[in-house]
Amino acid sequence: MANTVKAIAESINIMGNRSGGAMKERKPGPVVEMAKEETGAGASYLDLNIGPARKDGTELMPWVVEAVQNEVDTPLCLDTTNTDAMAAGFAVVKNKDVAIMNSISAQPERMEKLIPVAAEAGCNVIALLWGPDGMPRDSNERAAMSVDLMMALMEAGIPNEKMLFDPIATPITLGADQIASGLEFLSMLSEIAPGAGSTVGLSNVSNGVADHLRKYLDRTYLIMLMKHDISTAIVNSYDDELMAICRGERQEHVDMVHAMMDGNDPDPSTLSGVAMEHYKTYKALSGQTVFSESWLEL
Ligand code: THG
Repeated sequence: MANTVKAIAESINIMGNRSGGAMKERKPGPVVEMAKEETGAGASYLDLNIGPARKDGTELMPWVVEAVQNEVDTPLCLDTTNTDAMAAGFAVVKNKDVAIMNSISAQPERMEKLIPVAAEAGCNVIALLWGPDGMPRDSNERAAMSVDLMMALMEAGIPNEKMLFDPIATPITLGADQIASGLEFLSMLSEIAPGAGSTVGLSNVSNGVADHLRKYLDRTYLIMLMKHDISTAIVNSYDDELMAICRGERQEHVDMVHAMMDGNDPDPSTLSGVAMEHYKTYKALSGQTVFSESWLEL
């Protein structure tokens, strides 16, 4: 059981209110400010997400990397689907061996282009379980895809210890089955790729849910992932309670949710406050109650 999770802070991203505009206008101020805030909140890595960046990615990614690494020493996680932008970003990263490439998926053209860049950089790599036909349907397809990715990375000389497998977190609004299948894959990972780490984009789980409710889903979901030793997660570092869970400071809640995952429910009449929030949210995330935005009130 993992007691701590390394946080990859998600908020410097092209879709974000503060960071998006600043990136487009090449204003380093807000980006650097957020990098300092995320670092202060305890992030182990800073995700720099420029999205697909079709037009100017090869210029934007190096700009963001330099803006941030000139001011903070926190290791970087370069996040883009533009392979040229990824390569251009890594060309200027100072501490390449501790950085993360986010991500290499199981799509042949992405593997061909990015694996050599990762091997050369000596960086960590998020192996995203997304193939030519999209998302794997179940844990067996996830396992098969992870073997393909592991073999290709290994052939390039990248060791398991540099790999972070991402089974892809899907919104609870799409149902609990995909969430269960991602968890099941994580439970198999140490046999598939001994020594490898793992990650998910945690906030995906609450995508499309009313803003004030998202944090409850994210927190309980992180605890569920910790049962299967998730090593890192891409998270909203502005949620202090979530960061406390990452640091291993909420063991009583972790123990309760993990017991529930083993079929040992507490008597809900004995619960209150945060424990009750986790209890109800686990019921929704595990599909034992149908998800709706009133799940906390039931
Ligand atoms: N796996 C991997 N990388 C990923 C993801 C993943 N990178 C992108 C994404 N998924 C994880 N990052 C985010 C970043 C922001 C949000 C969700 C996931 C988010 N932001 C708020 C919103 O859109 O409403 C707030 C935006 C703002 O700052 O204003 O939800 O799955 N490997």
